[in-house]
Amino acid sequence: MANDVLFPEQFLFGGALAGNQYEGGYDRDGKGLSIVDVEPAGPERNDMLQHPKKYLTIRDDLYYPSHKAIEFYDHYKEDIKLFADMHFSALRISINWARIFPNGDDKEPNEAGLQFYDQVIDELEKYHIEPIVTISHYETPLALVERYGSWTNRKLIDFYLTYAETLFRRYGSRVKYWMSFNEINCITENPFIAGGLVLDDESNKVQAIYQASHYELVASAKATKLLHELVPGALMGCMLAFSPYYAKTCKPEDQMAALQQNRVTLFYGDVHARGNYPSYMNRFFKEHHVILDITDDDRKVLKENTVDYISFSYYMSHTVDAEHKSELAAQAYASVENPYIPKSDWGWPIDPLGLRYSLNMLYDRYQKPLFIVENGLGARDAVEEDGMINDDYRINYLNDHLVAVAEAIKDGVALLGYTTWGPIDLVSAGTGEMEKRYGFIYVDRDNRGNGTLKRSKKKSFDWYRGVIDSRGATL
Ligand code: P53
Repeated sequence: MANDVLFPEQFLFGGALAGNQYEGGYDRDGKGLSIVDVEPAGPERNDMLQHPKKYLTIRDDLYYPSHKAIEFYDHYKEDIKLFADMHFSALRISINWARIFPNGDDKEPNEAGLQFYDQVIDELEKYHIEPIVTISHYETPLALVERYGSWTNRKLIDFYLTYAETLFRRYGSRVKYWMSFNEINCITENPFIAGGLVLDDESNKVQAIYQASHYELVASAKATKLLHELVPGALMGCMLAFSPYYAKTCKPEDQMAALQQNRVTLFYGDVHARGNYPSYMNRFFKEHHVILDITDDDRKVLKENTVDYISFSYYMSHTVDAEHKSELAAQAYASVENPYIPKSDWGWPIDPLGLRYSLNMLYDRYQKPLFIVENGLGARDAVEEDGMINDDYRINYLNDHLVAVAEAIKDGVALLGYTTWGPIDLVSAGTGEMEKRYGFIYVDRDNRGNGTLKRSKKKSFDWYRGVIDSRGATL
């Protein structure tokens, strides 16, 4: 299909990052600790997912990759210039909540934290790169966990809104695209990482997860209302981790399992986009003895403040059969092998057509503009003797996914843009590794924090610039 222009002129092309995964400076200029600052690398990371209570303080014997990450805090000018060299028209960043409200419940924001993002946005504007801001990307202040039990407590809605209002007033004139919660559905799979929930074997997990989800959904709707009041023209999106489920066979039970498994994720889109709880959840709540604290005012706020667009991350598809359906897990845990699909070094199924499938599915369901705000391949890169990094596997992955995106646009899907995950190498959210790399830009730092931090361009750097310049004609 060479030489066809595939993406419209105003289509936003760029990359996506999360503060805690690249900034470093975890205690600089008044920043408080966030949940990710107590998430260690190495084997303890998995243990922490199961038993977060044991890991709520910083221990001398563990390594915490968020503390230094890739030190964007001191390198932001250099790094943004590299994004500009790739001709990005958009960069998705998150504001690191505990830089602005170190304890989450502070009366006043931390001015030094706000200034850091003033400077980042100054730099982006210099190169005409549109900032896209995630308000909460797995970065809940740790004090909110300790003092209030994080999102299991209704009080979190007000702390979140105070924080969101501070951001809208400070950056509203410069930021048009906002997202309330990164991958809000991931609280079902990773209650601590995504929501700061400290659950143990005794907890009624389903009750806690859906109560916390409800408070987040209300917080998201209230933030949408506030954004629209304070910043006319600004847009709020929800953000889903979207991995569609295929049925393993045409057996009706397997088809039903896939439909139900997709609803674990779609529930969050349904509330955000339609403004009410989907009826299928009534049965689920009843059968799991979930009784939610939902007020009439909550229902009104949800109804009146639906999102402007639907954004999502896409890395993979999953496959399920009736036997392996899982009521909570939205991700790999409920998956069975799909013999038609290869896997990445980290075992993530690689399925470009699944992205076209997802775009069509979400657009059919919501009829709102979509935004792909994460997609990419985490892989081990090798630096050759001449310094080159020949990441053809990454080029192939992104090329095939972008071709699928172009097909979805031809199908009639309204799409705002596409930002790849981790355009510069950064810490993995899932594993804490540095060596699970997504970047067009290599960063010399390893899993234990050693390395010169030198940035260098991989082969994919020029390739991506070519795609952006030609609006897809080089694919
Ligand atoms: P890492 C699981 C499945 C899909 C997306 O993930 C996920 C996760 C959580 O690990 O998270 C998103 O770094 C998330 C990013 C994250 C990225 O995917 O585990 O929004 O923060 O880095 C990639 O390879």
